[in-house]
Amino acid sequence: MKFRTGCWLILFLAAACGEAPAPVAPPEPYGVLPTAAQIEWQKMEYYLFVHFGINTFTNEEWGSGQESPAIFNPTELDCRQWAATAKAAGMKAIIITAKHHDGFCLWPSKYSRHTVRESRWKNGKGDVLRELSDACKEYGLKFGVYLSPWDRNHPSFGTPEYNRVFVNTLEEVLTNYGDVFEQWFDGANKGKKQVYDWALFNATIYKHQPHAVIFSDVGPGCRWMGNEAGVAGETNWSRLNVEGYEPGIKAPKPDVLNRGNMLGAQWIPAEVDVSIRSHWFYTPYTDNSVKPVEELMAIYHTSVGRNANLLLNVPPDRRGKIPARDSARLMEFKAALDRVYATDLAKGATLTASHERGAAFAAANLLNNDYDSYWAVGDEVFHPSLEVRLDKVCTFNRLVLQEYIPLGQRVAKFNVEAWDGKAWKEIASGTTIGYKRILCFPAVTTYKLRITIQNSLACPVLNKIALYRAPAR
Ligand code: FUL
Repeated sequence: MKFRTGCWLILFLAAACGEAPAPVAPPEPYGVLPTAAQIEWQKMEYYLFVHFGINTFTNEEWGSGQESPAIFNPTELDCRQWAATAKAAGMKAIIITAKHHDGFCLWPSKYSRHTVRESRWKNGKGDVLRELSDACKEYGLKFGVYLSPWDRNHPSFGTPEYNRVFVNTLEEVLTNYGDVFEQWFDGANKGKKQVYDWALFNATIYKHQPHAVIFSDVGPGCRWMGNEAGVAGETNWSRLNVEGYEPGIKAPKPDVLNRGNMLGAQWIPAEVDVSIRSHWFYTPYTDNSVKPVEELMAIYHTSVGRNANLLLNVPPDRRGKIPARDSARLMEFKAALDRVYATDLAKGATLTASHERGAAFAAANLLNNDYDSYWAVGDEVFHPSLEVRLDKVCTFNRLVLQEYIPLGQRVAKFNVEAWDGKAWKEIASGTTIGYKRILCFPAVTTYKLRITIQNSLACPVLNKIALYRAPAR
């Protein structure tokens, strides 16, 4: 950015001396914007969720909190295996259930008597968060923490005192294990009620981890997108109105979370959390439910392909290892992604835009891999179109578009046409684009296509276009 500002200055001075045309300024940002941390978060796209704890040893999904902590005893816990698996799968981070609703802490918390310290594992001397955060560092992955506010074990739950206890536990996990890229707050709560001090929780996170993105039903960093099936809205705004709402039963309706609010007052993008199995925690009964590659691919397209990040849960078993069938599936999925997204057929294409803001904002910027260079049009142009002339006739069935979100989310409707030799024929259409949109359509063979922005809240700003061919099944 500094370099850019310098360039503008030099061009401006040169123009003032009559040596070059006056530079054109970039478009003004539109509406609510992401923070730098949210932009970096969005670029991560795909990371691992790990549900592991007491439930791993009871076949339960929601432990009662009455389980004996002694039963937590993984025989071969290997966080390096989790990290190696995530890395090989192409993931960028791991988020662990440090404490689920049963209250059992995977680290020896001073504020609970229901922790690894009371377990048989390593004679009470172990700390899963230590092992996992170390493994993440070793493998160059970011580390994130799920901490359930709902606690079925802690004696103070349901009283004002619990908020202090929860802040203390938050402080432990946020100050002892290095950087935390995301703090995950589950909205689930059944039975005993607690009035949570969300403002205090969020302030505590920002105090210790200023760059952390806070997940909950209402953000403030990113939001639940309303279901656990892996399907974000086809229309998906990264903005949301949260005034008067809270995580849990006071959250906005699932379909609102699924699509966001076009003119929402805050930037709270969607994260898709979904499990590779039918359940979140490991049990041998779900061994046959590991999702096939086709289903994972469909989920990728309804999450990353719809302006959301994908948090895929892969639960370790009672040994404390990711089971072979799950890790093998992750590798097959990675290979399938690589097969589809390896060769960009738009590379080498000639782009002709109906409008261009100036040389610095040429449509050709859509083909390079510099995130911060983009195609922009004049402030008054809301419906530009773009012709893509490929360097040869190609067959493709996937189109990737990206908006340059540091300047806001703008596009509300667009379509894609292919030249069939005689006329333009619509092959796909969409509403929002956002950080990334992937359109899947039946294979088309052509050398020319046209993208038209049909509705935009301000002059559109796009930074990527790519075309791919997914092999026939
Ligand atoms: C839900 C929880 O109740 C599930 O057990 C799981 O942790 C999932 C990610 O969120 O709300």
